[in-house]
Amino acid sequence: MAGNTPAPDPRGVETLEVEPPPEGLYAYSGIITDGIPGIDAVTDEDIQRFREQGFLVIHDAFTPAEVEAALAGLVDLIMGKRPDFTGIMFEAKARDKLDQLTPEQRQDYVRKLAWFVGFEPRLKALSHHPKLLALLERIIGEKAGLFQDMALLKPPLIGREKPWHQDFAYFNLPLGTPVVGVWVALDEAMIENGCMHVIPCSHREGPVVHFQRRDWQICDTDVQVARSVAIPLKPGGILLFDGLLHHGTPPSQSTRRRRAVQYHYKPASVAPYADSTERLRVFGPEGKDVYC
Ligand SMILES: O=C(O)CCC(=O)C(=O)O
Repeated sequence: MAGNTPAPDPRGVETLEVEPPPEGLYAYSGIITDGIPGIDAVTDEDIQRFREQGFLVIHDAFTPAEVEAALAGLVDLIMGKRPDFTGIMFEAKARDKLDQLTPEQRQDYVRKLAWFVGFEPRLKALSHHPKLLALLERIIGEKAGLFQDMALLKPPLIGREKPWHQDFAYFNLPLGTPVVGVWVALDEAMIENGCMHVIPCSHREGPVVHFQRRDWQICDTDVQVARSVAIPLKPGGILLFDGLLHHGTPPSQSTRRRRAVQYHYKPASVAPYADSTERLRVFGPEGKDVYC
């Protein structure tokens, strides 16, 4: 099959249009609206709940000014204000029009940005926020080290699915390493524009084999949809989740943007493996060269 794979687009446009998810894959049994009112309010019982359920919702983790600054940083990167930043991936739907779009219009064709923290201090400010790092240290049990940063955007109406997966399946880290994902809503994330969906407690069931289908993902028929919950968030709200928690986001059906950034942390002392041999052994051999 490798011979049929299209060559990468040098402008960072996804080469293949991806089919939509099967009907019902993002049905949910509940909507989580409760959350902790700010990072300062997280108690030891909340951390215990994180360990049991695999996620924690914190409202107003970042101030409106911090969110506005982060959004301005993200938009500046998209607009090309850092020409040396090349970590932008556009939706396949941009393929025939990207060169005619104004910088402003380009915003609504961006699928993903990655590895931006070193280019944009306003996005680094969120990832290195002292309150967040102190909380992560409480959860992880030692100093937390940021090891991955990315943003999946859902442009109005064309924002597509991120299929169900475990983030650990993308990381060359020893199994058992405490990995925490921090997903930060910069716009309001709603059911309609593709908020997070998670399966509570699924992190305690261990690694699941992933397949290269619409993405590097859990097989649709293995997803325990009946247990899933949706987690809408206001701007500045965050979702902390365990690296083994099953999660995904549906396509956008809304005219409202859904921009969010995501950071991953591990114990600072844990070094990644030099290659993906162990990861592919655990999560399945189709996951070569993937990144979350
Ligand atoms: O932001 C999204 O839509 C999903 C992000 C996500 O689950 C991931 O990249 O691991």
